[in-house]
Amino acid sequence: MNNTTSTIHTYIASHAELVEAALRQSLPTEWEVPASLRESMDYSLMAGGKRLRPIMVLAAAESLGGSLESAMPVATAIELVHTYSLVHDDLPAMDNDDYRRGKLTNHKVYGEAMAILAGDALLTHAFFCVAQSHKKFGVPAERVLAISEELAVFAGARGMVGGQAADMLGEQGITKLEELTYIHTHKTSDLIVFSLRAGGHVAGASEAQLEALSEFGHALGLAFQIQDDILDIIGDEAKLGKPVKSDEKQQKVTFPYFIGMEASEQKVQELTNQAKDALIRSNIPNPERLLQIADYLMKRDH
Ligand code: GRG
Repeated sequence: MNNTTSTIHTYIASHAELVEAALRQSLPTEWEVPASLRESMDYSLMAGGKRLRPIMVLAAAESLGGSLESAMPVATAIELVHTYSLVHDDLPAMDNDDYRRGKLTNHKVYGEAMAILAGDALLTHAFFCVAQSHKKFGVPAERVLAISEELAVFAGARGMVGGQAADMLGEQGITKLEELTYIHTHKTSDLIVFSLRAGGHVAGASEAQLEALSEFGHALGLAFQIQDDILDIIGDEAKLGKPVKSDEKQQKVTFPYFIGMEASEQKVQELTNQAKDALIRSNIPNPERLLQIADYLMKRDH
């Protein structure tokens, strides 16, 4: 099966494997950093995530004729940032979770102080990896500069961290769908938008192509988060063996909480179509894999 005829499942599985290998090699070596810090970073980085954001970097680069090899350091970088955000999100001061991806959370194994440091180190190491795409693979310096700047914006106060802060501040009183949409846009969509734009930058995308990738990522990110909330409720219902009552659902303010399950499912479909339209209308030469990823995400069950 070649790259264009393989199914999207095969494409995702094979790209996820390449990402796993790159991530395994990306951390500083044992003799460069304290052993327990490295272990703590490695524990969460290699804990079995779906690797969707790095796959989006690679697919965006490929859609514009870029090589996997030159996009891989940036793909690695976004997974490092995503992992840091999960490690910090699980801390007692934030979500206080004991398990993630079926394993004990980082602070449960290494302690809170080390989990904070591992998160800090994963985030800073991401910028090192971005720089490597120039040093090792010759991605032009001005493209790498744009990627670094955008990573700081989309992951920082104007992006994911801002979304997390808004979520935390609004915990008691999110009363409008617009407020929830703001939180989802920054907490979830921004890293997805970054991934697509960064893959585009690696491959030398034009402004119009970057704009189309942003539009695709924004709608897809929102669809992804609503789907996540729907899957959460379906998971809870499976555990309980009965539908979750509306007053039980109200503990977590989500799209299903505001508009119900059916309308939420419709919204996921609408946003996915909107995302795909942005790419179909664009002059991106090979958008097929990105379009297939959009459909794949809408149908996912975890
Ligand atoms: C602590 C600065 C800071 C930010 C935290 C990522 C995050 C922001 C919070 C985690 C909770 C959450 C529901 C975030 C929305 C994004 C999301 C759906 C994350 C899960 O992403 P997946 O499904 O995870 O790609 P895997 O495990 O596959 O990597």
